[in-house]
Amino acid sequence: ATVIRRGDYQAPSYQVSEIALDVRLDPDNTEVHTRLQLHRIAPEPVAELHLDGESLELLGLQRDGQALAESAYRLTEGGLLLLNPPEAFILESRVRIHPRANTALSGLYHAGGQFLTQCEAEGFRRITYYLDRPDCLARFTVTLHAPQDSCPVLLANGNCMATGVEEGGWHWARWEDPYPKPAYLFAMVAGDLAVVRDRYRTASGREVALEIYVAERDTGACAQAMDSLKHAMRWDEEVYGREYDLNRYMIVATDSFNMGAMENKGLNIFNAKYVLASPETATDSDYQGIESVIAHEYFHNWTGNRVTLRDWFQLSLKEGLTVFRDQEFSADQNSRGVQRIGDVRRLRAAQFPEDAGPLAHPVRPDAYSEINNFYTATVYEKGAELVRMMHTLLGNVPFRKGMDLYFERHDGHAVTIEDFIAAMEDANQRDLSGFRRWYGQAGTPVVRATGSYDPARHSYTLTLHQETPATPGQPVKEAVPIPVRMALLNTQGQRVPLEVVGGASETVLLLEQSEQSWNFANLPGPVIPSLLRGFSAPVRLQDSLDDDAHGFLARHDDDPFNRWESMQDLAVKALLAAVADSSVAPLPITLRNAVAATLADRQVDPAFCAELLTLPGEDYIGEQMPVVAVEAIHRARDGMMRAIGRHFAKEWTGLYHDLAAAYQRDGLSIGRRRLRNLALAYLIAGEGNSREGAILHARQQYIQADNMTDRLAAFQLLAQHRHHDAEDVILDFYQRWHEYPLVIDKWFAIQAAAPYPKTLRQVEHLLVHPAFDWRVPNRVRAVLGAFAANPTVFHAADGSGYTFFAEQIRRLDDINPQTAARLATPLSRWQRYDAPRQQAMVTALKILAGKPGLSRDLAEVIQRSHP
Ligand code: B3K
Ligand code: ZN
Repeated sequence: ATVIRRGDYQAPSYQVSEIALDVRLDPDNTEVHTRLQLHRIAPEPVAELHLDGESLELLGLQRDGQALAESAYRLTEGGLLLLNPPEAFILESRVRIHPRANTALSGLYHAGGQFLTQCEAEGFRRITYYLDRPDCLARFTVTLHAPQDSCPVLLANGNCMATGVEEGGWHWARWEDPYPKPAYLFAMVAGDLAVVRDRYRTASGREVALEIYVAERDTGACAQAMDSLKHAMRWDEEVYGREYDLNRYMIVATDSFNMGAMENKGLNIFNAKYVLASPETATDSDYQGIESVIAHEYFHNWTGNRVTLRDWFQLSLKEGLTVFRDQEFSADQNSRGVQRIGDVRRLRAAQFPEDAGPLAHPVRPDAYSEINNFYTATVYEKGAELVRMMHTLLGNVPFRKGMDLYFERHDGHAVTIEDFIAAMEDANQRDLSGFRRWYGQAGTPVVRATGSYDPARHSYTLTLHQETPATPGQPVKEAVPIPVRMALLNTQGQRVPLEVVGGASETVLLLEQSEQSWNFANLPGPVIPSLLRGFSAPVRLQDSLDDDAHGFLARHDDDPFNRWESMQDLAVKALLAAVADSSVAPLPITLRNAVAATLADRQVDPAFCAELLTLPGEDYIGEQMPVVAVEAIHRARDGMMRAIGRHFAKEWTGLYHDLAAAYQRDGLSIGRRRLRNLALAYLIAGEGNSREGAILHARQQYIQADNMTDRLAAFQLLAQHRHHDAEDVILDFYQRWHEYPLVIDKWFAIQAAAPYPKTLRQVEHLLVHPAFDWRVPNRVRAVLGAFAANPTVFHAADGSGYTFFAEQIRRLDDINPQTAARLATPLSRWQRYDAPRQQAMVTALKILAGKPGLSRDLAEVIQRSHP
């Protein structure tokens, strides 16, 4: 397949000033009439001008009102070549496309009775011939025609300029977007949709109409989305001084969507999962997901839309930056410490493994064959960490100055990551050149810390060393700038003043070379270092502290992230010991004391307490081993759950009863639910009487819950445990919720995640369940995504999980290549397993590689996974 390289970038030779689309919508045969005003920007005439086009049936072409002679153009595999184009001209094309047959859900598609578009990254070329590249900015006008009864609502970007009716029960609407934009931000929607309306007054007093389009029966489930939108609009004004710039902000929810949501100018299209919520159908984490994705797409209006990308290698310029913005927004709305822990959990669960395997790539990649494969945890989450590090080093006000300069310089333009760094540097007269290496270099740096206290001198010396392991194509790595936020705690757990920074009790050290040392003098006595506070850099820290020190930090560190991290370290160490030797006690004394202290600490907020007491997942434990010991990890973690459940049965029972409360949506109530459900999980994991009692509680909770968080927690515990009436509960849940697709996705996922060998059979049944639909990505992800994340069943020793999985991906590739390629990535981690598993995983990859009609998406993932 063709490889696109970052170094090959060339500015376009022509620009489009205006594009007018006229679309007659029909599920089977939609006609698109396009009028482009093109003019040359290259200094010299060019021999040919390439317009992108894919799966288009060309019906007619005109230049300046005349049918285009056959000698003046050529159809190619990727589009249309205009030969010897004049300096400026109007090109009109007519094409036919087939929205119902478009199960790839890229371009214009028809699903669930609606017409929808998804143009990022390269979907617009599946609608019409065009310069489908982000550095081509044009003003769009769109006229939609559709039958009035099936499509009473007709939407596109910008402002609605006119509507009308026409013959045969059809009607039309014309939309104009005053802001020039790249085609990837184009959107149109038509269907029978209800609308929930609100208003927002911007800081400068402009009224904005807010509209959320959903199915009629879902209009009662939009409050969280609408509130989040208004909060996000206010936050961007307050924190970044950015206002919304159109009179209307529209959000459309659909069940058929390849990802979370899309920031199309003025017309976001959303996976319903990130719009719809009611206490009965959505969990607390669903609510939080809505808040963050609504905010993310809104924030793109400035970081992505007003300032857009020069080319797709710059993707993190909008995604990393916008994730950083949405994380900070959520931290301001909720608990900052708990938010940070969750963000780091996600980074470690998805990005660290990616960065350590064959799919590793820099935040700014160097080459791709299918850009959709680069919407990765590295581009998003690691990209956000890079922006966060610059923020940490500069500080709040200088960072904001840099952002202001970035917007001032680049509003309305298509720019690069380099432009972003330069704005940060120029606004603050700072040299951030080391960050260019962060963007260009893949792999997670390992930071080793050693320190010693000198009682004679009353000083502490800290030495930090960095090293980044090699990644594919990058054997040699350079040092990168690593901000290490730190403090020193005395034996009472208080921070001591640091003389080197004028007596402040916290500072940020900048580790730029491969090794550096710092000396802290005039200390009152021995100290314990608290390093990488708030996880100030995306690195693996080896702190060489012993269990006692971690136990101490787990109780006393005033940095919530580090306190949590110390608990995790204690647990990971104990788990690794139990993995290596199954006769080792599952709950060593230091960890037991730390758990006891946490349970006894009445000061700690319940959400944070739940984080502290949640054990690291099996994947994370496996990440810490040279070869993932699948079964032993599962046994060890189970054993530790059981031991903690049993040892603290009284405390868990107490919590379970004390934390019972009628449903409320505030942060404190959310934390209490979380902690209470964790208590229930520990009680069920324990043995003996308390376990029997807990199962009864779970049943009762499942039946009586007044909200989905509690109901689902109980359902999951009952459905995933070897338990006589699990099947009744599974049936009951389906009957209660079968009319709610988002809830049924949970039903599918929980079954596919059950840690028993029989789950494979169960998943086979789920794939032929009447409610399963290969064309709906949420449903496919619920089953196959959950299955591939099931540590013991996907990685069954006999390879059955891999074979089965490969067969399903093979099937999905014909329907939806983008989703197939993304789901297939767990197979890339084959090197992490023992020899028989390696062989089975590689065989699975080979089976896929040999598939006839393999998509470019999946081909690239396979090829990079096993070159
Ligand atoms: N920009 C979109 C992602 C598009 C993915 C295309 N394969 C959503 C987001 O990051 O906001
Ligand atoms: Zn985004």
